[in-house]
Amino acid sequence: MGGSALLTRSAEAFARALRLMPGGVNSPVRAMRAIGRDPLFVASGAGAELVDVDGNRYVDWVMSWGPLAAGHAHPDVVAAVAAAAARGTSFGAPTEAEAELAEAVVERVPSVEMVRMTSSGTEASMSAIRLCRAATGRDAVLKFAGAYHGHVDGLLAESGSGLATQGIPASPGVTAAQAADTVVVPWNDRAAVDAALGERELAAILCEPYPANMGLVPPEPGFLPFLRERATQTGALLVFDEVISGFRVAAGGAQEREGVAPDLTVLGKIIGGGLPAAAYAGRRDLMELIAPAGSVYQAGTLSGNPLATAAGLATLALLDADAYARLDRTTAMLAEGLELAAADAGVAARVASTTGLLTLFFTAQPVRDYAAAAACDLEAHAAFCRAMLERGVYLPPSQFEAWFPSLAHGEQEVERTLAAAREALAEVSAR
Ligand code: HOZ
Repeated sequence: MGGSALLTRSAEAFARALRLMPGGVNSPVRAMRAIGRDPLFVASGAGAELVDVDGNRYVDWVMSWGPLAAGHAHPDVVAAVAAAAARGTSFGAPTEAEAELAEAVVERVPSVEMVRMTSSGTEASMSAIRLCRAATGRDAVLKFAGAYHGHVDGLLAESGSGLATQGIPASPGVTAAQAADTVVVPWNDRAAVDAALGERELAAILCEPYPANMGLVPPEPGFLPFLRERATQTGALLVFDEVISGFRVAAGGAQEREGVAPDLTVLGKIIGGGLPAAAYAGRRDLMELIAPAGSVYQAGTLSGNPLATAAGLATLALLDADAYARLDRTTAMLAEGLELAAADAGVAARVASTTGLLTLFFTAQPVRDYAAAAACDLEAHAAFCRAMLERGVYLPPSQFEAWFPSLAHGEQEVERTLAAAREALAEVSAR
């Protein structure tokens, strides 16, 4: 797509959507307000490419925000979903495929002994926190500024993702009691964690082990083991939200890479292969507190849905050791190329990356927490995203998100992206 691409149908679709849906979208991160644009309306996707309703084609680095590890419309995933749909779309009764998916999770994720499936990451993190409170008899939960755990009332404070993008520090509609049970501290800040633990008994220490909702801000060496140690010492449960990092940064997620075992893990995105599925999972003694094994109640008509289960299983089957090596190579190529392109253009930038995740921060400073992410040059980021879109590259339209390389991205897509980035960064530099 060049700078002159037509967006007539997208504009019409957006005008109609604005009349019918708040902000014209069904999830705020899809709007492009932070980069001063209207959203594109999508017609289709294939592999690493997205096609909008005007027929413009883009290299897609959003990939539905993470579930599409195999790319758009991977034939194996499509076939598995079609076959499942032909057998029936929902039963509200158990299927063998649910146990198969649970087994696939237990085999891959080191700390997990049992799994409960839900339809969204929000539901899964909400339920994991309920379980922590029930197991410990405590109310307060510690979370980190800039982390996002879905739109759970009590977890919306100082959140990343769409809230950071829109500058919403605390959502209206959250009761004072819900907010009071959430303690927020800066990521990578051991003294702040210790201070919080000194003030209150916590039910849970909740973190994204590889935070990717304030852009990607990895843990500093030793920080995750420190959280594990403090949770154990104080009787809090350690919960890793691996909705984004799960099955992406490694088969066993961040906990496998970092060698730290949480008590509970929240999963989403890849587990559903592009259909609505998520899960919370962990130690058997904790999971058996959940109804009907125990009395901690949580339920869902579409939990373990056959189509989502089929898509998740088909996607996980594609993620073998070779796939992770490819994902790692693609991400590294992209990260190195972007660093070089920014340096050549004289644009102050830092690239954070790990297997399958990347963020280009517009700053000269290291980004170790939310304050540093928020201090980035957001105007430069917006200009960069706009210039990339004009050159046929679809990026997360917010500094507070990560790019999602997939198995469908290869050298060709990286080269297309870097060629566009060199021009876009020159434009950013000339502003
Ligand atoms: N969690 C994703 C963004 N960080 C996307 C989900 C949403 O639509 O908010």
